Amino acid sequence: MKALIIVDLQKDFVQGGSLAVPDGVSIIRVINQLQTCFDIVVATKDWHPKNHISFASTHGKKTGEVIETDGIKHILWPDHCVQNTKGAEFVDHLNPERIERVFYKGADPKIDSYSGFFDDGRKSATGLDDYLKNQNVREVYIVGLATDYCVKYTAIDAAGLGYQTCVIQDAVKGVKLRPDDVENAFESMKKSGVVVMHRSDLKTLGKC
Ligand code: VGL
Ligand code: ZN
Repeated sequence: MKALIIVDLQKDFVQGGSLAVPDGVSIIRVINQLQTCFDIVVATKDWHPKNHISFASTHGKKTGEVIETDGIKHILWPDHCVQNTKGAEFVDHLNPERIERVFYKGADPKIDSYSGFFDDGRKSATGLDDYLKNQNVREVYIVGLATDYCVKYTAIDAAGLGYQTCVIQDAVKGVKLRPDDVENAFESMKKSGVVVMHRSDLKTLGKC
């Protein structure tokens, strides 16, 4: 079985949102088209409480600063994806019909969670791995936002958990705090065994 994992395709991460990824909206249409190619479609949502540890405002600091608590570094972001707010909703025009389950992450006030599988301290799991294993999923294809954070860590964890893992390059976009962040993210994913492919490769490989 092969699954599509749609990472954090939420209003705050696209144009008009508090942590907008440049050109984030451009992948929505592609992702809607891709959904038909998979046995199972799931999604993750960044789901922070107010005063989350990753919010600069929580610490009276500036966004982009880094804090370290209990040996874990946190990059500080603008407030985003606060539970049950508009910004945490899926982006407009994402077709939700085939999304079988949503896995929530970053809900613990004290720790961030870039990966859709575990928090950054690897203390708690979101349930995504159990769900996929129960459905006999062996191959996962990862799309969404953002290439240099949640897509990257979700893909690396998926490969580490034994899934054949692909990231579809034309269905992801990066925050790009630094200009080479996206390139570096693809490099570290590849080093961890993730295959980076284009949407057209799915057809060539007979996967869609
Ligand atoms: C993300 C920064 C903070 C992401 C989430 O979804 O990539 N990035 N929270
Ligand atoms: Zn977040």
